[in-house]
Amino acid sequence: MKFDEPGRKASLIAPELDRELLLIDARRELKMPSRRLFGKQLISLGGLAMLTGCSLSDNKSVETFLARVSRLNDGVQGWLFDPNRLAPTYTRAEMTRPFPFNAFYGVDKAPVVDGDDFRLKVSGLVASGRAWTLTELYALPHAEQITRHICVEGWSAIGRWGGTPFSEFLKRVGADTSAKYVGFKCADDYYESIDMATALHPQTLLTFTYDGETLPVKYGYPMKLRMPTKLGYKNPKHVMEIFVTNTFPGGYWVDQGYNWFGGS
Ligand SMILES: Nc1nc2c(c(=O)[nH]1)N[C@H]1C(S)=C(S)[C@@H](COP(=O)(O)O)O[C@H]1N2
Ligand SMILES: [Mo]
Repeated sequence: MKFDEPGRKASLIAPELDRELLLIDARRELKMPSRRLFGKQLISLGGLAMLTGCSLSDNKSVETFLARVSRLNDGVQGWLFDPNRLAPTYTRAEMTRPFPFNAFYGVDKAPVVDGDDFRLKVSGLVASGRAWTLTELYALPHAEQITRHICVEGWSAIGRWGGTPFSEFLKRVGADTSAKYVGFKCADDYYESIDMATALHPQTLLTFTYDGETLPVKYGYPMKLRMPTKLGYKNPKHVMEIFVTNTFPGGYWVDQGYNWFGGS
């Protein structure tokens, strides 16, 4: 189905809609981390509309359509996600220096958390919802990784993070690993959530250090969840609370239209 077939266009898109904008949006949606979804053959917009059961007749329905495409991508990406496939790792010589800072605000606004008073809250579908001090967290098994962080804003950088495999932490809190989501609340207004398969992936680390030093404020002190299998925005910094749930928690950018699965 093509939009430039004269008879069809009118019935698919109301004239007041900016057709070019819609196409840009849809192309971005198809191109983003989710391109794998449809493999080499990009499915047509019409075909997608049929798959998602949307009629593209006004602004509202186009929004619903794009949201459904994104959620459809989540499902397929989740299904394609191979829990045993590892993201590439790098050498120390390949690290990007300085490693970039990014947040929805400038670096001077990064939240300063007092480590002495800090308690990591744990809630939801866990056997033990007790809070953790940093000393207790630092005593967990340690792992290091040098991986590439990819930001959808168009940059990527190789960094070195140290911390504990997130699966170890989930085991210790007695998380219900058959639950669908792990959610994160941050010291700024950021929040995120991930699928359980990624939470248990061997390269998913709850990190407390950057390049061998205590994680600096700009990179997310006191901790950042680091997942080389996911795009930058999925990696929450300044984590204050972790919860396990079957209720879709969304995320800061996801709730503004970014794809939730966010695979890299
Ligand atoms: N709490 C919090 N976490 C966040 C963000 C944020 O604004 N607040 N931005 C995300 C985005 S878009 C990116 S690219 C990375 C940037 O991490 P960095 O500053 O260590 O490079 O953090 C992610 N995690
Ligand atoms: Mo990002």
